[in-house]
Amino acid sequence: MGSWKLYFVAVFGFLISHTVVGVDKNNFKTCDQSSFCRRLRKLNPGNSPYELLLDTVSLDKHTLSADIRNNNYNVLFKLNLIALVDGTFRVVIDEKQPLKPRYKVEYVLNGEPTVDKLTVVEKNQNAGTIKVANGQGHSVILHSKPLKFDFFNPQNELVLSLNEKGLTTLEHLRHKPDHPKTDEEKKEDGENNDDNVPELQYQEENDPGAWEENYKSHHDTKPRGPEGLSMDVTFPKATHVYGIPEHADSFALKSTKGQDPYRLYNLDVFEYELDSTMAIYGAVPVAYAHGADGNTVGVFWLNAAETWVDVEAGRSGRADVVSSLVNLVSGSTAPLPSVRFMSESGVLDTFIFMGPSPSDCFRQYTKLTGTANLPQMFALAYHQCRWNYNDEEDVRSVEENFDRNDIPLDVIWLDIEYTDRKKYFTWDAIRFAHPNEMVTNLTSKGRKMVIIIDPHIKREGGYFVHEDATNQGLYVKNKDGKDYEGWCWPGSSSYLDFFDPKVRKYYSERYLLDNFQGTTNDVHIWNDMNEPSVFNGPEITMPKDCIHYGDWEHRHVHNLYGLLQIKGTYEGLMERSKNTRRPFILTRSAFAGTQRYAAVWTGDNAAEWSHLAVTIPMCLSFAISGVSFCGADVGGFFKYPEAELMTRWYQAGAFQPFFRAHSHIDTKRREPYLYDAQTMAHIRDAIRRRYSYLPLWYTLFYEHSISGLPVMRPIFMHFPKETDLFSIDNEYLIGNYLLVRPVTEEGVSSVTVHLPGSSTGEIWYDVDTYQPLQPGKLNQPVTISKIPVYQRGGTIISKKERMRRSSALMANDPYTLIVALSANHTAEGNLYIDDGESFSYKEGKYIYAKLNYQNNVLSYSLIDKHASYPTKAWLERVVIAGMKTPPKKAELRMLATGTSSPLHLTYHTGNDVLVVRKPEVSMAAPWNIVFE
Ligand code: NBV
Repeated sequence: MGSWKLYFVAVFGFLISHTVVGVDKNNFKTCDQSSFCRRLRKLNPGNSPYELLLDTVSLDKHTLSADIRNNNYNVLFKLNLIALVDGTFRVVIDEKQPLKPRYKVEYVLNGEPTVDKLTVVEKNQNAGTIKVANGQGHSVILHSKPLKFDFFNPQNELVLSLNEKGLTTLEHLRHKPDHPKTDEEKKEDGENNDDNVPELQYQEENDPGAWEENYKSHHDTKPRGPEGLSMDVTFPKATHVYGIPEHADSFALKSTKGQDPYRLYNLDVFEYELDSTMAIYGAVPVAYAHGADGNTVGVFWLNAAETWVDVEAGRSGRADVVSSLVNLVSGSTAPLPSVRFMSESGVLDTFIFMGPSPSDCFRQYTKLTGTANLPQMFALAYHQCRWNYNDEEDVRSVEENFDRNDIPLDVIWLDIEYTDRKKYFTWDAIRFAHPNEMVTNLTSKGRKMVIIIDPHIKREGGYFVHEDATNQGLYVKNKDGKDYEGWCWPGSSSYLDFFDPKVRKYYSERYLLDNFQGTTNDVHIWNDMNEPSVFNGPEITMPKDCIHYGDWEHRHVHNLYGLLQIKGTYEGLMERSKNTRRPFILTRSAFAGTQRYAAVWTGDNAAEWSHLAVTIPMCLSFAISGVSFCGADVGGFFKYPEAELMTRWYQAGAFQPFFRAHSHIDTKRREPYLYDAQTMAHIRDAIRRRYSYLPLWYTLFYEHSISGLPVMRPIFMHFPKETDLFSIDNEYLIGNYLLVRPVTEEGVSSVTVHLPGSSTGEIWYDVDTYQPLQPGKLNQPVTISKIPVYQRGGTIISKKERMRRSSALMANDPYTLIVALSANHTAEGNLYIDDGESFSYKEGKYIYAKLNYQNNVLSYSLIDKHASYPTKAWLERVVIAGMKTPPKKAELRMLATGTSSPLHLTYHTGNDVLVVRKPEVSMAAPWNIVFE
């Protein structure tokens, strides 16, 4: 077939498969269709053949080493148990003498983890155990036969076990059975040439897909044969399990018994199905288990190959006293919550997080894999995208329409059609003939542009990237060592091998302003299709027997591909601005560590109520897995959102970290101003509300960058004992400040809200009325202009309430402080201020301040005293909610000069709100407001 015919068949086939309603499950494997998953899942609990050989145990300062033997096959493995700081252990198991090295994941950890001391507490030869402890009060008992690791908290309670169920498997590398060993191979294996004993018939080889595998028309040559691994992790004190994004499913993971395990394999899944364990674009192999005692533990399975995760979630789903009693009376023997990771290849490398609180666990994970760098302010504002804005005139008119209708807008995005026929790093010469002018026009109003760069490269003679990649050997190779060729948007395409440092350098240099004419430092990057998506590949991705730098098969590194692309992009954007501007990148595929380089969105969703609802658990799962900067296509990518859905989606999106509207090329245009006047007004309100809270988002992202704590948070993070809210999917917290309950139901006039904190005497204030509410379940009336958002009593939020065209134009605008008093009349909150775009904050040019209300004094003081920033912003208003007895007067006191001035107060009796008007004090230096 000629190449154009092939192109037509592939792209047409892809489009056909993309016009069916919903996901075409036939394009994606079930566990049973994946040889290693089928094999590993067959194993029954109990009878683990693995034995830790106690007499091989040795211990240096922080690592216990020992041999482990698979007694069925008499194969040896090497164990390293390493104690790390911050309540973390690492367990690494590799073959002692592998035929070839097994793949050990690189690029994910944010530097070498810091070790802690490890000491032997007790070695009990008779019981076959050895107990070790770290310097933080945690201990581990290693059981020799069968192999088992029990992890204890400082109270000596068992909180996590490895291989409790005996479902650990480590398939050692071996020679293909029907291929007699060559003399060289025998020598390598230390065998005598004459001693031609047939190899053991290993159980795994009975699987028909062990040595080569077929899926649809695709053949996987599997040159290394079976090399799967798995381990079960049991959580004896937990009831709920969370994490392992990305799945379009509930936040609390479901038991996978009787259905496919959750799959982690970055894939381009069209119109993904909801309530599903199917793999989609991202894969972050970290899980957390939480229980009624308020404690959390976690496990991070560092493996980049295709992985499936079986989950056993909870005994009764409720681990309160009542359910324990029910279990006792009914004699329930329901299994303990657990997860079991099953991967196709690699070294077994896993981290255990001892918590004990949810926040501790989330921090322990980001300590290993890093946090998001502080984004530029614009990145937290509103983004307008579409596949595609057709030309420069279209871009101009979108921007003008936002201005005409007083809707704030920070960024306009260009999808693939801006390029010269999908050749990335080029512009369409007719429709985007003056990119510099277009960008300057945007930036003159403080706006930015984001453009897309996909990883597939059009194989066209004369296209410089293709020529360079061919001549310099920059492409991923196929199994025969030739440049791999697949089909994607541009037609015949090859894929840059980002695993090669030389390729990343070449690629990152493409972003330099001299190399990518038409861009400026205000043009940021969207890396899409980086699972990678290959229209004619198995499961719409790259064949597993393709070869990457270092001779690794694609099978070993698949889930890392996108991470390495965004790493290259990040390095390019840094170099482009000579390290002066914080890069903004959006990526579709994700893995552990992605947060260090990019924000993530949830891909091709649809304009449906259920898709709006699932944005919450999807972004929450990412948030606890290190990726705080998450959002979903507002309005839904496919189909057209009618007015009500669109309004609700904007209202929800305005309270999610990444706020971008996007739509498919074939859908009706739906920029906010195209809706009826009333709908547009509601959308405008939602966007304006986002801008008013930008100081809070910015402060939380700053704090995330130093603490690793998520920005969007599950309720259980701050209310770890409220068992009723462990499975809640439609509410979440923003920092410790706001509780948001988006309306994701059609046509409702009220929604149910659960306000947590009954045992701690919490108060919640409706942000629209300042009405205080008690914890508990309530029926909150809503109109089309209202979604329930509550400020937590005891917090102070800094807002900016003057509306501008873009966030940059708000830089010097004054602040309004919302002080929501707790039951004992106190409140506090933090505020971070800097120039919003550069790295000078790293040189101390910023303000990180504490606002505190206590004993009738509101104080503004610097947390980081060595830092300063000459902000022109000042304090315009203070609103104090929950002020039962109004003060008679108030006075502003400048701490540096000792001067003071009286302030004007207004008190609203209806809702106990006190307003202090125009203190007009600068936010650059500390002050107090004293009430009497
Ligand atoms: O580049 C076109 C689209 C993009 O708009 C979307 O956001 C991505 O998720 N892209 C996928 C490619 C094809 C979609 C059918």
